[in-house]
Amino acid sequence: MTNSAQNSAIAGKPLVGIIMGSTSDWETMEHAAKTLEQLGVPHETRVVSAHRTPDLLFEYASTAEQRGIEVIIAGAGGAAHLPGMAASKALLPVLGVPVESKALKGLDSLLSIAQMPGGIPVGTLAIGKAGAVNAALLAAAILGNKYPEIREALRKFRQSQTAKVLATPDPAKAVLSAVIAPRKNTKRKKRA
Ligand code: RP5
Repeated sequence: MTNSAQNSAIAGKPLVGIIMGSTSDWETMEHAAKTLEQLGVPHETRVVSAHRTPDLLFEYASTAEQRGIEVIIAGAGGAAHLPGMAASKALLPVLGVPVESKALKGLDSLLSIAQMPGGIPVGTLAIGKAGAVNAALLAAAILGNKYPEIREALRKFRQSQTAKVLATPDPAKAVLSAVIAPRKNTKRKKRA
């Protein structure tokens, strides 16, 4: 968490609940957690499976709002019903991250999450890491309407992202420096 968030009124109180169907989803969902961390947005992370722990899912989703959670990010793979089920039990905005599945590369997860019948919405992001990062950024944008420090953190994130792109306008030089850079660390070791 950033210093400004640690000192602010939002410190310590999780505003975003990141849930995922399995510990195997963490490789993807940690990017949502890291992005929220970078923005100073307090969050919690839990494995909550729609089909392996349905009672826990119902309890988590139906009590999230009263515990102070304002946005739920739900990641799942395969027949990914977790985000839709969470949305059905919570009035909070639910952002779904399709985790890349082995059999169908996450296309199954994407369609399961995106194709919600009208009535219970799930905001669906891209498959995999990009979706996890963007779910966190979208959660921050939603929270930014209420919390000025989160809006400001998001503004700074965007500015720094833009500055990084503008700092390396020539991709050939960027590739060259990436190739040359490791050589700096391969100095011959002195004999003992
Ligand atoms: C879903 O099944 C999870 O979201 C995960 O993406 C997928 C596979 O889970 P594991 O078999 O790796 O636990 O419930």
